[in-house]
Amino acid sequence: MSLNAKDKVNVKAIFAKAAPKAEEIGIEVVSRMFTVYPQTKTYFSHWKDLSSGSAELKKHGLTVMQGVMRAVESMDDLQTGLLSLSELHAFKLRVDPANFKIISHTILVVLAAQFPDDFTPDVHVSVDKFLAQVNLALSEKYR
Ligand code: HNI
Repeated sequence: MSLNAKDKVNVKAIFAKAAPKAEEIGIEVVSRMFTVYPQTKTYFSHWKDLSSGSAELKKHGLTVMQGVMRAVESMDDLQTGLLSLSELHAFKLRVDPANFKIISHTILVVLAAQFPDDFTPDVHVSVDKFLAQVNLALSEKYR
């Protein structure tokens, strides 16, 4: 389902609020993903330390959030905006796209926990729609 004008406003607003806390949010996203969906850890077996305090997890959390924030900037053409990330995940990292749903859900939970007052049902649906579009764009190169 494509994003309407209200969705775009909602998504930009909550990620603008998240931007200054991107590192903290990223750590929370990746460490919750590893805890709640331990099968996701298989992609990171080359790391020295997968615990929530590790330097690798901290760096990766920020990297993923920066990727999502870039997606916010290119929300009108995600297919183009996320093309190289899709190629990377499909051909080099070989991440099963089922995991995109998992991380999207985790991002939603973390945003809700970090910004309870902003995370109205209206914002919830907009962010959910946006992340579904991100997943679709990231999955583009798999087929
Ligand atoms: Ni993902 C690397 C963005 C979901 C596994 N990932 C990246 C990089 C970005 C990124 C940016 C760094 C690219 C580079 O080096 O040029 N990843 C995103 C985004 C999402 C996502 C925006 C979804 C919202 N990645 C996932 C998921 C998994 C995943 C769901 C697996 C469970 N990503 C990886 C792995 C790497 C990676 C593995 C390499 C990390 C490393 O440290 O080697």
